[in-house]
Amino acid sequence: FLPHLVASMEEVEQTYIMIKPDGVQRGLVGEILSRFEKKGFKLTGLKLFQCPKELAEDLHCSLVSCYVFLFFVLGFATLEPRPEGLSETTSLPPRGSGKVCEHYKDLQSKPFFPKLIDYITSGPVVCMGWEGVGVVASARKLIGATNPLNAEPGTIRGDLAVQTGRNVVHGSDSPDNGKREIGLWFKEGELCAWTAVQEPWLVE
Ligand code: IDP
Ligand code: MG
Repeated sequence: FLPHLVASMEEVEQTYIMIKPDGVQRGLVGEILSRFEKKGFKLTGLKLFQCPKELAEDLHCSLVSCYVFLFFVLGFATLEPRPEGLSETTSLPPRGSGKVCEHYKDLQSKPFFPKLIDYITSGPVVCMGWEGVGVVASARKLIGATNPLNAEPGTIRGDLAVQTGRNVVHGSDSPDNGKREIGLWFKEGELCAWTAVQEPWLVE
């Protein structure tokens, strides 16, 4: 039972790491990236990305789907009288359906949520996919506590940040969220499956 438990903890996982706009602006991209690289994890995806401020832009709203959407909205609006008490904007996509909001959906009820969205969309971020044995928990250790004041020296936040609202980097908190977030921030074809020559020197 115990060896099986240990083995299952040592599975190859995927995590989504994002250097936030403060990390990019402060010239910390190389420093942060190299910590994961030196540890021995494998980079599977990497891009600089400006997340749109206009949340609607994030709705994958191609011209065609906009027309379909408008057709239904206008169709229903003319067929059925709008029920009393519903405002004109009720049928519009809800605010908070964009990529960043989806990424931080568990925090939507927090008072700092609007500031968090402003922060993450305030400049380019670096999106990264990393793969490795136990990479999710290991990356969280390398990153350190959410509040940099509580983050141990030697961790990214412990060494490079001072405040929760400017904590320079994101890391997925579970293997499931790792996969979900990589799927959210990367398009098909942006990720690479490759064999690193150092693998036999990292994992027995
Ligand atoms: P994590 O990034 O360490 O996983 P979470 O609790 O998931 O921490 O919060 C996500 C992000 O939201 C944090 O990294 C930070 O940028 C922001 N955040 C969390 N709590 C606060 C707060 O109290 N004030 C401002 N920003 C916060
Ligand atoms: Mg989190």
